[in-house]
Amino acid sequence: MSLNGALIGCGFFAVNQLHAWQEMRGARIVALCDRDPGRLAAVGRDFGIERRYADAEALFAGEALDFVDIATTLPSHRALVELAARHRVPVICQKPFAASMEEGRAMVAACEAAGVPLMVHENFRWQAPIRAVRAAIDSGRIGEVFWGRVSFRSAYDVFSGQPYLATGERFIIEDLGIHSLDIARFLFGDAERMTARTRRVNPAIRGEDVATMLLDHESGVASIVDCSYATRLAEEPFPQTLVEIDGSRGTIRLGRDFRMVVTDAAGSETLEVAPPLHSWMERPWHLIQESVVAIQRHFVDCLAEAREPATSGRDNLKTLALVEAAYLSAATGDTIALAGI
Ligand code: NAD
Ligand code: 89Y
Repeated sequence: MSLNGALIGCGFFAVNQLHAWQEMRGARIVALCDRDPGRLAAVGRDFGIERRYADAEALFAGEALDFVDIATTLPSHRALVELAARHRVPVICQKPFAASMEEGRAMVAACEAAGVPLMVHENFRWQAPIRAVRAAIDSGRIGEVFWGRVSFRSAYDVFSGQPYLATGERFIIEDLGIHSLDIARFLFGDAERMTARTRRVNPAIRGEDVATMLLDHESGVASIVDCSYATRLAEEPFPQTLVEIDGSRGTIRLGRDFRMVVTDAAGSETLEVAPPLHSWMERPWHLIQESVVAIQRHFVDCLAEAREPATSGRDNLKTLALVEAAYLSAATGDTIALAGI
């Protein structure tokens, strides 16, 4: 039996989600919604989806849905998640999930009160190289991890595809750093304290485009999470996240071009941890596109098995808290205790 879903928000990123749904066993998208008629018609035509709505209320009224996939930008997330909860429809919501902790907590509470599963589309931890790093930690080969770095540095022009990123008061931490912080949680566990510094280098945008963050994790690991869209390099690495991890018996280095080196007393091993390239994927986005398939697969499996997704709304509140703490630390110069966020 196949689950029938709807997708709301037919914009820049949603096409990746639609391609991933097309190759998903056990689920399909039967209806689309976008308040922009041009986008709705174009995406409906491209993906052969005839049932189309300009308004989300009308979508829920007109369809019997097993799930809804919200691919709109942040300002609409709360209203749409709460609408799904009222209709008791399981929901996936794109990152950044909420604009504040208060908003995020209200969204999680609405879904929990309605008994509705909620997953945040926080996909970077589902990237093939990041999964490989986590597997290398879990193998125990490098011993006890005591230090880490999650790094994303680029000068890729993200503003041409996503012009709204240039206009917000917040930019890189809320848009991209949120993924890096989630990866840090995935690899090193939850954090207790955050210290952050930010800069805006690009004069043509409103928010910060450089952030350097220091995290104290409950596990005792100290990690650095750094991200920049103002870093011009000899070879543009977008959208690769590079990872360095030191453990009591060895190290892991996830370098450029999906090369992971694991070193222990026996020597170094280099592994190719590239994502597979499906027919609809395009370099360099295939790294992200493949993680979309993985996270949507995870959602369908969790629904089938009545399991909480790894990046449930409740889990994602901890990633959101890191985002809020980073902005607070950058504004005040203080180290922020996560318990107070
Ligand atoms: P976009 O502006 O290109 O598309 C959003 C679409 O949603 C638009 O077509 C708009 O008309 C529609 N929309 C907005 N509010 C609506 C509402 N209330 N009802 C119906 N339609 C509505 O945005 P985008 O670049 O595709 O980004 C969408 C989301 O995806 C953002 O939250 C962004 O951060 C996220 N994103 C995630 C990744 C990732 O790897 N996870 C990558 C890129 C973007
Ligand atoms: O919006 C961002 C995301 O989630 O991944 C990369 C991106 O598209 C630009 O920073």
